[in-house]
Amino acid sequence: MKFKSMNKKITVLTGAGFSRASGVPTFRGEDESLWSKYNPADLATPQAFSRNPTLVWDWYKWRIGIVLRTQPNQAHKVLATLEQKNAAISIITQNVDNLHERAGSSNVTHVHGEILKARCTKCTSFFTWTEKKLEKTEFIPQCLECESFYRPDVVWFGESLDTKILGKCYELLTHTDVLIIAGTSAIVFPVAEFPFLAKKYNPSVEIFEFNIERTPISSMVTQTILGPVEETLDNFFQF
Ligand code: BV8
Ligand code: ZN
Repeated sequence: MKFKSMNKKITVLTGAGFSRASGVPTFRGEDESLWSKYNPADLATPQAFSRNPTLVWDWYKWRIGIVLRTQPNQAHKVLATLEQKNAAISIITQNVDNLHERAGSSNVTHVHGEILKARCTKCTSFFTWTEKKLEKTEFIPQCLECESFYRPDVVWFGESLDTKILGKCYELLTHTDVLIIAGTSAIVFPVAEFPFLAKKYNPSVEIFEFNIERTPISSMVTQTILGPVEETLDNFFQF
């Protein structure tokens, strides 16, 4: 039975599995890259950056290169088409890539920041990465205003999420008719609490999970659709 999306408020929460088909490595899945010997959680922390900024920037520049050279996949395109047909769709993403935007989605909230942006560790200066900038930046990018290091404009483990962004997420989660949770292992807090929050304040919400395996939230959702989201999401909606 195809899901009729018309006249429904839809909120979609995406994780790294949503971008997997685009070739962006997930955090906890299989990964044959040179970084597989590192645990991302050991690199995505303020302590790692102060201990070894070169190693952290090498990891991020490797990931930035992948994001710049990849394309949105069918799952991103389904959400963009849905927005063209049903404006009441909002995306909350844990992903730091810009693939939702590049597929054409316009209502995207990045809860963990954006990897293509870098901000100065001391002043308000920031920039957006391009292929050219990546080629030219041999070492750690340094601020022209105050000569301090730039850092990736993402939320690291142990760092709090932006309170305004969290407020927007809570507003969406407590007023949505449908919550789609796709491509996330549902273990990173506070986002892992989002489905429980939605259900607590909005008991009639329908929650659909899209993943290749069951997760800690599978027991609390309306239905888990197993399979690659770049295939299953297309079949789910009736356009
Ligand atoms: C916070 C940005 C308050 C960086 C990321 C001890 C000390 C300090 C904090 C903690 C602590 N213990 C716990 C915490 C809280 C911590 C946390 O939750 N840790 C976890 C590991 C237990 N959280 C935090 O620190 C957060 N801040 O709590 O602030 C605070 C402050 C100080 C002290 C205490 C608390 C900040 C969390 C944000 C971290 N930053 N990213 C970057 O990306 O470089 S998180 C990182 O994980 C990514 O954003 C990623 O998106 C996110 C979640 O992972 P997923 O998206 O779910 O990806 P994952 O690889 O895990 O799973 C992929 C899924 O897709 C799998 O299920 C797979 O089956 C599926 N899949 C694969 N292919 C497909 C597919 N599904 C469908 N189709 C496919 N084709
Ligand atoms: Zn500066």
